[in-house]
Amino acid sequence: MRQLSTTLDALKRDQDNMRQLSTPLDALKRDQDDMRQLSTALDALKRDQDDVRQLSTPLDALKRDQDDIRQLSTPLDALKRDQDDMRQLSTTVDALKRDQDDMRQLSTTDDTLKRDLDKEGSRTAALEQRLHEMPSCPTGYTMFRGTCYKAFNTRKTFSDAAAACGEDGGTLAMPRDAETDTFLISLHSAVSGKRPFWFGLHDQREEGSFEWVDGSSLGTYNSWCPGEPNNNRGREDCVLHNSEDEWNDAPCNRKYRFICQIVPGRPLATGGTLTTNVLRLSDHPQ
Ligand code: MMA
Ligand code: CA
Repeated sequence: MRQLSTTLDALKRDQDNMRQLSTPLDALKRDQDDMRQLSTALDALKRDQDDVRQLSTPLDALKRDQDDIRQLSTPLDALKRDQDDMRQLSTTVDALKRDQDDMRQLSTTDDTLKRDLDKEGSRTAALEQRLHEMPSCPTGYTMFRGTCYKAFNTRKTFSDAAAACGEDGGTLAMPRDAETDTFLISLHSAVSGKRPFWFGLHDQREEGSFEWVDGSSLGTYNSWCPGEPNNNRGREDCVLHNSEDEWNDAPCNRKYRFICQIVPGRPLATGGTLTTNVLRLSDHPQ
């Protein structure tokens, strides 16, 4: 019993010791939990540290890039200035291009004008050629209805007057209509006033049969003075314009002024040329 009691006592003490030990054990368990949590956190921190270490390389690269960028900023400014210069140059180039376009258009206009000038030159040359070829009157002669006339202010017999006209390449004037007759009167009076003048009508071949000096017959038109032709004294075979602007037969050997006519465009026997005649006429247009 005593032994049992002693053992029981010992057990009770152990139990007490156990109870007393249980508290620090609990503390130890909590500490153990804390340690586990700390170890987890430490592991996390180590991983973070690794991450940071891994980040340091790109960071260094970024720092170097930043340095590079700083160093690049100076050339970048220069580039920006260059860009400004380029913009200004581009504006200038645009203006120059517009100028060039203007120049091209002007040159086109210039070419057109030159071609026009050439064309006009050709036209002028052709017209001048035609003018030279155009029928025209020699100097001193005036054209009326396509025939050239000249009033001579010298007195000659009918045949000498006819010969003078022949020297000019023509004949005595043959007014076959009233208009031409009136023209002859005005042409003559401008030169000689109201004086009689021979023209190209006669009846020397057959008395009473009046004909023109080219051999053609008188025709329907005449301007005889009343009572004419009378072949006065039987000696009047040549016809003149009297002072009353009418026709009269008169003696052929009397000397009167006269009017010649020429068909234009025929070469002159006297050596004058058509060209010089044309030029003189165009120098003094009528
Ligand atoms: C008169 C008249 C005419 C004639 C001349 C000659 C003045 O007119 O008789 O018929 O021809 O004289 O001079
Ligand atoms: Ca008469």
